[in-house]
Amino acid sequence: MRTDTGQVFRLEDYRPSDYLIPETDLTFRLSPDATQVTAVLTMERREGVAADVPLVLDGDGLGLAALKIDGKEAASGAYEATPDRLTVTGLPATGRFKLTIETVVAPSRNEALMGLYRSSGVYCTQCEAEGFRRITYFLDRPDVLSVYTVRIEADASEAPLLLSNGNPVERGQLEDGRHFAVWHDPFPKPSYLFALVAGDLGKVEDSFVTMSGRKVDLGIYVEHGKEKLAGFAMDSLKRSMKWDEEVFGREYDLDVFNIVAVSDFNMGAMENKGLNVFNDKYVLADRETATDADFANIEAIIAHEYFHNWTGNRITCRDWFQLCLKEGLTVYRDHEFSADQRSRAVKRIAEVRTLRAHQFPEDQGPLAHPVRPRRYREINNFYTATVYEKGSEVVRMIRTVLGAEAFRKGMDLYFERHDGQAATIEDFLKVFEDASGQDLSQFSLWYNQAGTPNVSVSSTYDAAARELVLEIEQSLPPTPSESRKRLMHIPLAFGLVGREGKDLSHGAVEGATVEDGIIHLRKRRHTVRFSGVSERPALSLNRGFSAPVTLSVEQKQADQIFLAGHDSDPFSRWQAFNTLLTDALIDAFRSVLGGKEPRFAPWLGETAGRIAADEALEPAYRALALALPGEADIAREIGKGIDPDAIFKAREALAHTLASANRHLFGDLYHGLGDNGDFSPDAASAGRRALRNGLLDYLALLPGGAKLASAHFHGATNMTDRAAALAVLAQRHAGSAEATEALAAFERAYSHDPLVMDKWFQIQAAVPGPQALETVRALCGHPGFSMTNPNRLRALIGSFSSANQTGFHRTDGKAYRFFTDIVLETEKRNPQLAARLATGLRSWRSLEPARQARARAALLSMAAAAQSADLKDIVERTLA
Ligand code: B3K
Ligand code: ZN
Repeated sequence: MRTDTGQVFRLEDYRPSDYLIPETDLTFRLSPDATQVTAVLTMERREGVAADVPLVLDGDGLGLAALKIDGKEAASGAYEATPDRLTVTGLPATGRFKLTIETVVAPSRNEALMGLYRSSGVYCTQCEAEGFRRITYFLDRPDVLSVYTVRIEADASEAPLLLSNGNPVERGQLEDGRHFAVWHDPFPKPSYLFALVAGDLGKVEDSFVTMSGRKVDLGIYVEHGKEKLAGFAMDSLKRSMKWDEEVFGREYDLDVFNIVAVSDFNMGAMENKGLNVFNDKYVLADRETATDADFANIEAIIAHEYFHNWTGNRITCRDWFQLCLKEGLTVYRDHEFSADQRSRAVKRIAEVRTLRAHQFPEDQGPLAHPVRPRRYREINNFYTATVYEKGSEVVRMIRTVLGAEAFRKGMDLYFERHDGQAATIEDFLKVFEDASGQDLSQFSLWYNQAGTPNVSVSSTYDAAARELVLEIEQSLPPTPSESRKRLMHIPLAFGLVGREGKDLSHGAVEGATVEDGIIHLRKRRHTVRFSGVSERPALSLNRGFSAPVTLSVEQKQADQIFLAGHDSDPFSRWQAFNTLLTDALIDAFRSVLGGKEPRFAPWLGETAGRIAADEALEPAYRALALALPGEADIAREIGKGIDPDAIFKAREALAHTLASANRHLFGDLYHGLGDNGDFSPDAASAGRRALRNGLLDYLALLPGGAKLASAHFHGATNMTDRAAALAVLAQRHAGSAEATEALAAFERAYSHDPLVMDKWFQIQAAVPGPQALETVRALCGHPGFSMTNPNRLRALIGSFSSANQTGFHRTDGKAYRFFTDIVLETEKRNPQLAARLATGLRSWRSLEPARQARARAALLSMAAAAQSADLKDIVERTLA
């Protein structure tokens, strides 16, 4: 494990490297315990750098076996090698030179899953962010671009398949049953995009003809026998390639594109040039094993990694502070892709829910950082919802501010101007300024300032003058190390909804720039006067979630209810009902705290019923509207003094109220949506399943609910319905005969399939209540569980800490202590994963005092025991 040095990296300290590596030739002689790596680096000194400036290469846990300069053994005084650095002096004074570096690494003992490691007998690599330095000494930074040629030698029976980046050049036999392959990637790339895979895998083949008529061979490699599960991923890949040509004019550039699925992977997938490596969870799917959510994730992640070929690989990042340059932009691109492939409205609601669930707590807690951070201790801890999801929202806002046409012009300019470069956010903003003539300097605060802005709005309407006045104010709460904030440019999309449900027109506007349905906020306060407004409108604000802000609008409840039924913007219509539900839940929470039974106004049930039965709305949309805000969502809206048990009671009470009020309607709809046995993963079919399963969740609360869910479970003809029913049984009818029997049946049916068993772990980890700790502890001993596989740990421990508010935050703090032990145990093998798990405690300060004290004690003990930069960084920032 790389122990913490406490070193902090700062954006303002960036300077270019003294040396360049135009060419990199690598030879791997693979063996599990001692792989020999020979790197021949063609190097040169950057212009203007003095000849006596030493070359300092990065390493991480390396040992140097040999070093040559221009083919000659380096004199012992000419270099110094430590595990994390190779310093070479006395290099040729002018011109290019070749450095030959030999290292030996042990993939079989690499449990951190960074660098070269083995997953189920397959050699694979993960180099982003700083894994390449675990393979050989290198200038392991994204602004050093090199053309790679890679030769792989391995035992032919153990590893018949030998893959690397770029195009295949040569292959052949060697002595002793070994063979080799050579790959060449003509596109200069940073080391983090290097990849190698070698093993015995099955292949799914296809091809794609690009817009200029070039044929690209596509391959997806999976465990033998799983080929039939890769069809959806292949189809998603081809659709992504086509879409990027049509929407962004981007064509693929190599002769081959390969994807490999591995079962031990720290994250979702990795965009290595021409050789994407995937967590198998995001490749393998069929109706029997994957839910609709899995299908949607596969489609999105296949697209995301493919889109990186242009946004990330052809144009990469100058330094890791610019991570959002590739990640935020690529998330934006994959969101747009999914919106085009599926339902735009449903997709947008799902995106906003994800942003609020993951990014808002980050922005509002101790780990808050700008979309482009200015400092880090461990870069792997900055692959965050802020960099990714808020980063995507910022790109979306650029499009909103510029309009579709200027945005596309700016993107074209970006590709033209920066192809082959390592760029910055300044470069990115500049192309949009140049394409549109607009000044984006105030807008750039979205990249540089942390925290979620609040926008508050009140209104008055003067019927005689036909004038509507909006008082709008932005405020920016302080975040760690940024106490004073500057005012932002917030594009607020709006509509003035009239009695007929149509948007009212208006005349001249004073007090803010208002264009194409957007109010541009740039000052702290705006008094915006709309003339020529024919009646008092209901205010529909932040339509389509045009800006990632929290919004409070002083508005009559009747107007909110009206918007929930009539807003022509589907996102805002969903939002209107969701806000009503949230407000009702917060009131109910306060009642529970005050020892009273929560009560709900009858119109809530009526509105829910109307939405459920509205045939004009897509089923997927109705399912989203009917889904109550989660316990964590409610906690976030309440903000502090959180008692998860009281939130749980409030939410249960509302669920019962809505179910009882609509028992017949929900029952009829549920039966009307009955499964006819056909299956297609398309969005419309998935939407009908989502609605049916959402209704089941309500109906399960009524008498006979367990029986109904049990029938649903046993009658299911796909994993979506089966897993949904299992969750309803396990979580709503915990301990019932039906639940126990269904859990056992599921385990019997899928014990051979780890990815499906993850759902079984996940569902049980989320069963509410204090007994969950014992369940989770016991499941840690289940033969299907493994402390070394990231998917298993995330399914059981990650779900327990993030999806089980009452169980994880039990009052005695025992779950926190258990969690601390697991995190520290994980840290020994895989510090990156441990750090990621530890973020499960980031919202500890919002808890009520007793739980807060126990969470703090757990964090303090984690801080005292942590060894790695990864975990120390997270825990210390969480406590600060
Ligand atoms: N770029 C990778 C993430 C790498 C994470 C390193 N800790 C996957 C992606 O965002 O596409
Ligand atoms: Zn990415």
